[in-house]
Amino acid sequence: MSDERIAYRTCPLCEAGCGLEISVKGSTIGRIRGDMDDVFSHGFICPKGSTLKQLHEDPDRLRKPHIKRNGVHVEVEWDEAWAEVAGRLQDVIERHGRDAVGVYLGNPGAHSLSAMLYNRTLLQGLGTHNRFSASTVDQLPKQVAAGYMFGTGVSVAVPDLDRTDYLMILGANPYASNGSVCTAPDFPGRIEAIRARGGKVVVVDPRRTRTVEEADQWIAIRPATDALFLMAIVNVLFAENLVKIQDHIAVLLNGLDDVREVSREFTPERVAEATGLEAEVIRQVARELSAAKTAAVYGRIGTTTTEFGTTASWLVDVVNTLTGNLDAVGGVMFTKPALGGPTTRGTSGKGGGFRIGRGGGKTKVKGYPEVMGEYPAAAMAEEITDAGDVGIKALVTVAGNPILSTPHSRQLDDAFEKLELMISVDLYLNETTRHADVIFPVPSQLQRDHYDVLLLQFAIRNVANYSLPVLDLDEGQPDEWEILAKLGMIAQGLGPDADPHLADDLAIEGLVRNSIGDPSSPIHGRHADEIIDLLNADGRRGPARMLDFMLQTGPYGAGFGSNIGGASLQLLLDNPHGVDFGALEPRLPDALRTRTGMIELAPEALIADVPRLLDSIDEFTKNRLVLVGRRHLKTNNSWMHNIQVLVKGNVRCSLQMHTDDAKSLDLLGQSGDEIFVSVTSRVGSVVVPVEITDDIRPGVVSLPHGWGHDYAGTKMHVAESLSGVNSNILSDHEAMDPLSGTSVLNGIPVSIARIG
Ligand SMILES: Nc1nc2c(c(=O)[nH]1)N[C@H]1C(S)=C(S)[C@@H](COP(=O)(O)OP(=O)(O)OC[C@H]3O[C@@H](n4cnc5c(=O)[nH]c(N)nc54)[C@H](O)[C@@H]3O)O[C@H]1N2
Ligand SMILES: Nc1nc2c(c(=O)[nH]1)N[C@H]1C(S)=C(S)[C@@H](COP(=O)(O)OP(=O)(O)OC[C@H]3O[C@@H](n4cnc5c(=O)[nH]c(N)nc54)[C@H](O)[C@@H]3O)O[C@H]1N2
Ligand code: SF4
Ligand SMILES: [Mo]
Repeated sequence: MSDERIAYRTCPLCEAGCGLEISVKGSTIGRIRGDMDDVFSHGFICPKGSTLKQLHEDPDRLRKPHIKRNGVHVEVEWDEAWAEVAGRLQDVIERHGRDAVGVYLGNPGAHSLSAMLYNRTLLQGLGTHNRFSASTVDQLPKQVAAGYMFGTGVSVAVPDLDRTDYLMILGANPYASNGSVCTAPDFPGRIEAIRARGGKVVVVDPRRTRTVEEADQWIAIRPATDALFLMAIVNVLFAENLVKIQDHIAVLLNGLDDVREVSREFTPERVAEATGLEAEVIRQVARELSAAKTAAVYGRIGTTTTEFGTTASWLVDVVNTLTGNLDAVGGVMFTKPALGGPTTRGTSGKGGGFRIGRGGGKTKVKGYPEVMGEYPAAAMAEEITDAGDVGIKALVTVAGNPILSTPHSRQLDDAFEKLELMISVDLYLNETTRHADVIFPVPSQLQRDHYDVLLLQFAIRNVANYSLPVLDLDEGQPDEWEILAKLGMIAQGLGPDADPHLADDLAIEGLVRNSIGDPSSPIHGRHADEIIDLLNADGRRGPARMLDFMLQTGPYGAGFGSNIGGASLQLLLDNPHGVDFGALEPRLPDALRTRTGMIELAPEALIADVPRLLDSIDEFTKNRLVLVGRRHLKTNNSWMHNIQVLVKGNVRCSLQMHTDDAKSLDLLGQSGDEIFVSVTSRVGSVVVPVEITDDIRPGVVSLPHGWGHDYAGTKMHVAESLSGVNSNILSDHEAMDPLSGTSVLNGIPVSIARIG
């Protein structure tokens, strides 16, 4: 019994980052529970958290590299896989140049310490401009809006959930998702606490979700019209003299008059029909937001993945500003993450600002501009098939499943067939990696160390939490960071024997040199060799060493001796339940990184786009049937349907439809058998079972994404047996928010017909 032990580990499956308490005997995982002593999650866990055990043990999870030979994936040794890649990647680069290699980075990379720190090494090694990621099917509009207003793509103000008196949620269902771009373990409990302390919760969503059920008010908006709704709120705030800007914000504000001006035409009456809301409801919300002692407006994926994603995200913060809630306790606030970031480094209160299309970067076929270093995922297919000599010939995917997650997936599936080479870094042989010539499997989540590099940038408290690997690596298995760094080196031409530790040493040296030259750094002016010796003293390499460096030079950092007791990796090792650096505090003007040092309330790009918003009113007023998505608490995008304990029971890939719509489609009155319908959009068609319900607005149907596991050549037995349909067969690769290149995944026009 002596080898039984308890390990603490932050759950990397979603953005909540719950602390887990894991019992381990030898190399076998026992029970996984919520860590009651975690400084942030206090024992909260959802049904997915404990399945890290099943994920680790899943016989379908890849343990060895796979090479595709004659159309079939065969397991090979690591050396063979490296040699294969080195030869073929070099060949593509020599013949077609570096931009011929595309990269797609998927969502779990945002939850992986290795990927967060070493995707950079991979990208530098590849030297390609053809970068794509899940951001353009997700949150990029929020980052673009924040960038224009506050200066950087991570200058996102998060709702101060624990202290607000009034929370308005648009297009998010934290009871299923546990929150996003707002890191808050037990988001549901925090919502309930608002009401328990006498506050109010309003949810804007075309579906009556679990979050709606727990709220005071449901505003059943028509999909994709949040920007109109928010603009009308702005209109009312000005028209009824409800604008109340705090003093410290007023002196930092550019563009107040422009916002007033552009909002004039968007009266509640004007947008009522398009949004499907009573004008009086819009007025009521505007009045309440202004009157509340504190209030926070929070918009998520239902607002970002629409044609007006950036506009809606911008208006969320316009409303927060006009109601006196920007950078205010109980309103929306900027974090001060322990690792530091773009809002803590460099000159305080001023910066380079935010632009898109930098360096003239645009896609070859349709000319979509670069946004935050990448192009729309929706353009990947055409950049492979339609760009001729300058197109993408090879692709590297890391932690992504774009065949199920990105628009017009049939087209993408065909395009992937045309690649000369595809390399995937993943856990599974799935819908996407089945196209890969070489798959490099990463260790399971429990075999890696962890720190939420990205998601703690958006946390509602400033906390830090490091987890050691719970289990050892398998014999011969490189860590995820070693795979990424080595691929980068191979792309540089360093060959199959390249040692990732050299890239790591170079990377850390670069970071140290940068930091000693940065006047805002606590180690400014010190000697690089001294810092590197101190870093190396504990024998750490890889992510742990880099993390130590970032912690020590961050806002709470130990500064390599200059601030005894400050943040360092050792501090986190000594505190396995995490360290709480406290609630958020007002950070303006310090956190601003706009060129002007002002808050840009009326960014040029957004003001210039207002006519498009005005024009949209007619289109939205038309009576059309539109498709939205949804999430289930027991799923995780496309890749956890192979975990039996999660998918048994009522987790279904069905089309939710209102009773009235079912009636007019003549789907009612049938007992017994399941009813199937075809759902058809501009680009595709699927057949799905219908679930008739009153928990959705008439005129709206909902299908979850991430399903459709019926592709040949995969190895995910549980998922295959469930199959479901791929909802992204329906999403249109040409429909996007032009300001960010983010796809329209909500509000897709569809027609429906009964089958049989
Ligand atoms: N269990 C589980 N948790 C997850 C995930 C998962 O797949 N499963 N995925 C994770 C990821 S990657 C992300 S990005 C987050 C997303 O987290 P959330 O943003 O909370 O995502 P959803 O739960 O899909 O909720 C989106 C809501 O928007 C509504 N909606 C659709 N269209 C519109 C619209 O036009 N306007 C408005 N106002 N609402 C609309 C939908 O009905 C839905 O209820 O969740 C994360 N957490
Ligand atoms: N219609 C519609 N489409 C959507 C959405 C929607 O709401 N509606 N939501 C969008 C959103 S918010 C997102 S974030 C995207 C997600 O899009 P993607 O990131 O492309 O897809 P995931 O389903 O997250 O698949 C992740 C892949 O990473 C692998 N993986 C898991 N963990 C790891 C790891 O630690 N390391 C490595 N290397 N690989 C790992 C999995 O096996 C899987 O292949 O989907 C988007 N697509
Ligand atoms: S809420 Fe998210 S982080 Fe917490 S246990 Fe569930 S999946 Fe893990
Ligand atoms: Mo996401």
